[in-house]
Amino acid sequence: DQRLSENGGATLATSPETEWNHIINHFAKNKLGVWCKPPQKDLWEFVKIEETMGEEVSVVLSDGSAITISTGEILPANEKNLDDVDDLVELCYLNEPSVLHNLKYRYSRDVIYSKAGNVLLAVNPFKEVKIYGNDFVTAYKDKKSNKPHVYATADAAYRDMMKDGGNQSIIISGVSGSGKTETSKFAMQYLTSVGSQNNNKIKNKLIQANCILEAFGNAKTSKNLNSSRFGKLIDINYNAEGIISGASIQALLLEKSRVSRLRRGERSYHIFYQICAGAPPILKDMLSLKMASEYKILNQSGCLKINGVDDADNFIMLVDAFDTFGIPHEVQESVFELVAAILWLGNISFVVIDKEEHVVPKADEASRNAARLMGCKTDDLIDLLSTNRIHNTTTPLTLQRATVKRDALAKFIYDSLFNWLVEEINTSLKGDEQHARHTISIIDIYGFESFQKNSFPQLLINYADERLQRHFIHHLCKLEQEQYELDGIHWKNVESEDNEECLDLFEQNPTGLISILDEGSNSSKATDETFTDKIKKHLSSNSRFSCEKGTFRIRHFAGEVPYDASGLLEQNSDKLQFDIIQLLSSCKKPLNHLASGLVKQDQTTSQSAFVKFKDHLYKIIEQLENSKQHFIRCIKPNIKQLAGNFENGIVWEQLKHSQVMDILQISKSRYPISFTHQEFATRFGCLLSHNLISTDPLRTSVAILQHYRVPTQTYRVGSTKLFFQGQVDVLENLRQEVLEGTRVVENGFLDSQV
Ligand code: AOV
Ligand code: MG
Repeated sequence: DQRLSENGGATLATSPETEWNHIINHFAKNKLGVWCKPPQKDLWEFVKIEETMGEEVSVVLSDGSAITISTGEILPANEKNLDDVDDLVELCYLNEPSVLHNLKYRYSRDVIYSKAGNVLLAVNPFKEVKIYGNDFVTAYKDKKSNKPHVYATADAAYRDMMKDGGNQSIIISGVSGSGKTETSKFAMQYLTSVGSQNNNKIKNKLIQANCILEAFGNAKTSKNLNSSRFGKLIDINYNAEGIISGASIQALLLEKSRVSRLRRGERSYHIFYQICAGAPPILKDMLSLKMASEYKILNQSGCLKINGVDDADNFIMLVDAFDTFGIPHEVQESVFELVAAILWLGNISFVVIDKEEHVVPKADEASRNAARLMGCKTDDLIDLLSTNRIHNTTTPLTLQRATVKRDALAKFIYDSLFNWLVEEINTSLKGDEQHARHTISIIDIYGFESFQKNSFPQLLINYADERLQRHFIHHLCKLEQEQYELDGIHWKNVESEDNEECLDLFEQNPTGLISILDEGSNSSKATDETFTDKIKKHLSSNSRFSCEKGTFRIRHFAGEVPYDASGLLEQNSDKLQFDIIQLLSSCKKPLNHLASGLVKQDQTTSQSAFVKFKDHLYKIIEQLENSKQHFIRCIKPNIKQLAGNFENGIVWEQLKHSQVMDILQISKSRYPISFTHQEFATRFGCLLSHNLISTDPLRTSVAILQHYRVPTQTYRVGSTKLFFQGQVDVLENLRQEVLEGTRVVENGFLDSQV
């Protein structure tokens, strides 16, 4: 029963219906508040029951009107003193309006963090809140504050690492624009502060690395003014003393198409606008740079500026960041040359030369500047964009094919440049590898997104989101419950929805979406039509999939998304034509260097983009699985990205998708701390004298628990493990005293005044 399963897990002696009526009567008699959703309204209202009439009750709404409503449509509200709890688990009644009310109440007071059991919820404030910086870091470091905060989560990871010596990870998820990247930066700020002592070098570098990566890898979308268009895993390495010894960053596939094609109102990567606005005159001259509005790549979307963002200032900060990394000025210049080359490539236009509509690029300022900045001859570039050359045969190009080729060149250069920057950053962050003992990883990838038209990037992003979601649910809902059951602990299972079927849709072999795309991208015969036919044939039996004409829909855990099937094969094929590689190899540094890797690769059978992406994602998830995981769920309170605007419907959608209610129910009755019998007996055996220690660790453990009067309701004895609802503080303190020699074991036990 919905209402009762939501009422905080009350145990029922009678039938659900009588119990419910009983509760209603109790609420009515004591004039306690309940939640109701008046007809035709989408907002929960806090009301008091005036009168009960069998299956109905009458209530007075906030506008003074009285209505009669079925008892099935009201939910119990919590007492006023539970208006503001740090952990939603503390709510007596766990239901939609109560959870929303608590988060909203806190949000209105700029308390953006709350816990849902083990998960930290972070509601995006869309404004500066004064809860960060050195004073706050110190407060959490010194345990002066225990309020939920990203610093507290980072602190827990650091402490766990120091205590148990294992690797840790902080996994940040949430829809696009919910605040993952900002949260990851605050986590990093904390983790570098606690672990740096006098070594601020790596700390500064990590902050500057973010500045570089965001300039080249973030862009304005309609969901987020600073949307990450690549996934990011930061590893911070510590030595045995907990001091940072180095760091590294992995970047997951960058959205390449943004270099040549934009949706209306969106922008390409920040760097393009920054360089146009902020390059000093000498650099501008060198790159023959014009204003952003002069470049087709940038002016196609009708959006050149972002409110409140100063691109010129940000360019100065970027150069600062390059300097921090010790990237020499001539190398910085080469980077800027390539950025400008891409802008000029986009301006290359074509003229028709024959009746078959074949084209050649104009030999104008665009092609001349592009060639000069790439370091090749203008004629060679014009040649490349006029014909396809395979072995010794050349075929002329139509406008459409010439444009595709030009864009492929621009995208390749940009993507290689991005990856090269990541490598440079990593070389500089390496530090003292010999003394690295443990790692804390922070993962921040792109969040679920759905536009009117969706293509390859959304397919990848939403797949990654789906994968991470499975990981989240598996870890927080499934694994823990399985563990109790396996150990024979009585446990009321909470059934959470999983997303296996959607993942199957992608991953099934050989008839899943990824395989079909891969096969199509590697076949010269496949077309958008054959691809659509094939997915229809193989995937229609999957309930998450539907297809009509050139559009297919996938019901993701976070919502249904329509994808445009055309162009997917081409975008998935990660092959670069051989004549492009040849031209790049003839260019000056660093382009020839970037292309040299490709010459060695067999471009005909290379894996497609999606397969590579999936492999990389799996490696990252495997790394997370081998660490102790800390979860943060970011929540976007409104679509307009406004401060002070908490929309119940939008927040509830996200809470539902993160299965927060399931997590809360599990947390309410969980036993988060566990020891094997042997571990427990070994750890606390010092509280017994030798003659009482049995060869059976279970007997030893039970003797300890009973003698020291650990309340029985706080633990469960399983067949292989002991489970506890919280830390066994009493025993830990006694153990400490024994180890320090301030207490001794006599007559079998410590004196038992505990
Ligand atoms: P995302 O990483 O989750 O989206 P961001 O971290 O870029 O989202 O956050 C979006 C915007 O929200 C930021 O640019 C800030 O303006 C604001 N914001 C988020 N968190 C905070 C905070 N703690 N304090 C103040 N402002 C904040 V995407 O990368 O699109 O999935 O692919
Ligand atoms: Mg982001």
